Amino acid sequence: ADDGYRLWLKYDKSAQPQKYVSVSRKIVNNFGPSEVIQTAEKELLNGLNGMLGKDNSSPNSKNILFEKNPAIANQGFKIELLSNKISIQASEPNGILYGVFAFLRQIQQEENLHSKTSIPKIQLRMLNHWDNVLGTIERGYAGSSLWKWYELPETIDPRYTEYARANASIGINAVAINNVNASARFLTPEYLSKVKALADVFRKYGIKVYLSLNFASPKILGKLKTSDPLDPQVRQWWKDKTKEVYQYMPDFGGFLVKANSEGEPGPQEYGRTHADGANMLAEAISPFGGKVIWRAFVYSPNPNGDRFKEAFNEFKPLDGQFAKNVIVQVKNGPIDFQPREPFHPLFGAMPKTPLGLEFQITQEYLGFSTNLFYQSVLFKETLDADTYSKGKGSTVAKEISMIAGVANTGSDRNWTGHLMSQANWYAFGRLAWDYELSSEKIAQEWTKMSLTKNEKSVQTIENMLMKSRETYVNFTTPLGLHHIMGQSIHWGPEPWLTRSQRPDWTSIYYHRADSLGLGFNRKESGSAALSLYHPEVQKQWADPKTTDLKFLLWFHHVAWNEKLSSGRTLWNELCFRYYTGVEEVRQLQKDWESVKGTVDEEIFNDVKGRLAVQHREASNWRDACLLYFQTFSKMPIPYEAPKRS
Ligand code: GCW
Repeated sequence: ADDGYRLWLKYDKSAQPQKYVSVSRKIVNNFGPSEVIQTAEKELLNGLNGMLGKDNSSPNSKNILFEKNPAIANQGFKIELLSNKISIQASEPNGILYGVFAFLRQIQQEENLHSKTSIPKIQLRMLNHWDNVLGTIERGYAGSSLWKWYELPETIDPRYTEYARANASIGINAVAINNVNASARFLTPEYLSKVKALADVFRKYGIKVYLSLNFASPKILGKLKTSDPLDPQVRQWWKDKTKEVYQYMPDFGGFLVKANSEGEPGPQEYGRTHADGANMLAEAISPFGGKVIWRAFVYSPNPNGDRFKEAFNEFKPLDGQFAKNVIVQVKNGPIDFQPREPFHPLFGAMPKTPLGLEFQITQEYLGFSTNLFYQSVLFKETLDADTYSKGKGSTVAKEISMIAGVANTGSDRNWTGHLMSQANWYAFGRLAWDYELSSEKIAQEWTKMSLTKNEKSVQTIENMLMKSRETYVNFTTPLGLHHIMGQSIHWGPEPWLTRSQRPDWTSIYYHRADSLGLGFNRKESGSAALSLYHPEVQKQWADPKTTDLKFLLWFHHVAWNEKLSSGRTLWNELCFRYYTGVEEVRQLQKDWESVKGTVDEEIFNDVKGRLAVQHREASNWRDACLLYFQTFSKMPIPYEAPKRS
């Protein structure tokens, strides 16, 4: 039985070894000595021995050479099949390692071996862990943290290596290992020595470690009276601390900072700007070549404002003021990792500042670990969105210089809770490397390597994955609804939430249901958030008659009996979508039933169980939302709920 532990790195015996008789087990390293190259050798041998057997007696087999090729930019690679050798080339050690995994993928998927050159489009590809000092994970649904702080640094769990391999196999080259709601303790010698132990493992896989920091550390740890970024003592404290960090980890990546956001400390407490705060850290870290990643996830509790606009209003005026080694990390959408959001208006709007794009792989608003939600489709929607900043074709993907995903990993044997959520980790890495890959292609790769090579089942599972995002949107937040989930239970509905610690955490703030209709007017006559976008983008969403129904209620308050482009009234369309969503979950269950016998039985049963949970949850969403919205629309629901079994 398979417990999912091996992820997509299963190197079981190939069913078609004859296809690969030309591949020898002899590896010649002409690249030069490096720790990462040693890893590449080890991984290649391990994969080949597993899939093709240790013995290689074929007289025609070709040695595999690691070679230096300065023409292959960045961490890219070239695999060349020549008459006398198989050559894996790169200009950097990481490139060789990525080339090895790409080569192994060809055999894993039973493809004919082929030459291939691939250069990553985004250079910094990162996971953000929201892992805490005590071993819990904020918004983690797959057990507790992988990092066993109480055992470190003396005990090194072999799982750290397994984790690093998985990341390297999809091109991830950086990890921020602790929560952005950061404990200052991570900067103490006690914790730095533990973090160093992790960095020593990850380095072998070409992965750099970053730390999230608490902006008030000078006060908390340094016992200074202030953490004001313009105070000379504070600046010196950070310089000294940064130097200390680099003594532990000479290749330390940098700091990730959440400041003046959701109660976290920051420069604004002292009347300073985000740029003041970021630049102070940038100055401290620049002698070591490190980076400061400053998050733009900020908003204030203003019941009459629109949270949609706040990050834009705070950051756009700072464009041009950040030091060179600062990256501003922006969430994919303006609110908070909802099942669907329009792209964040900051993309394309800060031409003088390197921007990072942050996705949330862990499924905080996407059904935790009981719902199937293939995020590649969501990732692509954002990456492909056109900002028009430099004319047509200025996609979000082209506007960014780094990409981060909030990790969905944890101590569960299968890493991600829902087995199918492994596909989201995988897809994140693959798209970070090459955002032009299609979601279908990534789904196929993942399925073949992780679940089954049975052609019909691969097709079925690919279809399930591809449909799963829209299904989730349908039964939770169709037509552009957003942020109507439970206050603490983010996987369930609570559209009636009127009171919260903060007005902009309630549901009514977002859906604006009343006797006339539903949706948030963000045109000039409303919050005017739409005006933050390029005029070409505004055009797409300005008129409710022509706005894609996916985004309708993000921008418009629409009358209940308004006829939509689908031919149905808003109310009927809403009912239709909620009902369709639940039906689609039924269909996912049926589809999964059809792959029985072609995937591992333990995995089959586990996913089957989770799909059943999802069906129950989907029915709850539908009933809760429709019965609630009906108190405003006062219209009948034109469907009959199927009897619950
Ligand atoms: O989505 C919200 C989460 C918080 C998180 C915050 C953030 C780490 O509910 O748990 O805090 O976003 O991204 O900072």
